[in-house]
Amino acid sequence: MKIESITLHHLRMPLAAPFETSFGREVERECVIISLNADGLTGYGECVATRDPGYNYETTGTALHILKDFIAPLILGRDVINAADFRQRVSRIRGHHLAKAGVEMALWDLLGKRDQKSLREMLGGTREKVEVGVSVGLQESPEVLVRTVRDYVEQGYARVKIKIKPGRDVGDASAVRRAFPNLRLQVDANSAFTLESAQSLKPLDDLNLLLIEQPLFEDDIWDHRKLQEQFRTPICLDESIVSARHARYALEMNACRIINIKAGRVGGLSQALEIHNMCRAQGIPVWCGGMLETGVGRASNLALASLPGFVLPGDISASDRYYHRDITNEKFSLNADSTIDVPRGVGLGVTIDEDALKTFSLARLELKTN
Ligand code: OSB
Ligand code: MG
Repeated sequence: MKIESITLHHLRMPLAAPFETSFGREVERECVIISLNADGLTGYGECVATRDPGYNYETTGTALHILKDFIAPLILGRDVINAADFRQRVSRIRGHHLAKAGVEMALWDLLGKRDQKSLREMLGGTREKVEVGVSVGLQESPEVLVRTVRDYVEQGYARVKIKIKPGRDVGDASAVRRAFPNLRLQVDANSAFTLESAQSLKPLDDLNLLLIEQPLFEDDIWDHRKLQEQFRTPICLDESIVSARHARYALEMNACRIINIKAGRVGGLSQALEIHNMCRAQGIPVWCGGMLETGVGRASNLALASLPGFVLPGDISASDRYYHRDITNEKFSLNADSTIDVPRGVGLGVTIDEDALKTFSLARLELKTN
């Protein structure tokens, strides 16, 4: 489709509750919503870069720069055929996966609208609803954590992930396990430990956790292999898997037994699909991670998680867990069986609440062919 214009919306949205991880505390979330225009249609995508370079090196600032100065010139006025074509076009831009993935998502939305197909159909998703869980940030104390988890369990979440960091690890996880002996529970350290300090995590092995997510350095695979050897609980990599190649390295090295797939982190849905296919062929479970997305990114995550290899519940919660007011007209809610329905409409299957988009907009940049 010939891309006639690209609009970048830099947004800041208040979170329904503060979200604290080992790399910081967020009260508001920034992101970049990208819209592409072609043939009278508009496709939307979400770039999940954050205000600060805490999760990885990208920020909304670097994403806006890469989008405007490098990605836009490669596609504006060009006939972009599909995601593979887009990937080829931006292949000489090193890194900046979150920026690239935001545009790729908008392209999928556009192609789906043209072909009258949902993203789920285009990706080959097999489920109409997907099992989900909730990711709970660090709380003031283990007592407050247990109370927060109880609240989500009562809302119907059957799988809970808690964030950990040095000093807030075994104690927090044990408190939750004591209060909920049968809960599907997992922990995420967001790279806060070293191979040495991770020795203190040994007691986690007796808490019947589904997995331990990204304990070590974001650019590490080798030390994760050493750590996995010491744990019965599967290690799951998030930050370290930035491409299908890295997924292969990790599996060949036995650095993990589970992979968290985030389309943003790996440069787009097409790479996410590749990783899914590789893991499925090897019997490695995958699940869909989240980045506190708006309804746009959430729709994409749900479509991705409908693929058959996504056998563990995703970090995809209901809209109200993230925002009191979202930018899509469609709201996602939790079903009684801890699932969320995959959108059925064409493309992402969501429409934009233009009023909300304006309300949360810090800046808007429209790029056109001249
Ligand atoms: O590591 O999975 C993570 C949010 C922002 C950055 C990194 C992570 C997360 C989450 C939230 O855990 C998952 C969600 O969107 O519900
Ligand atoms: Mg994670």
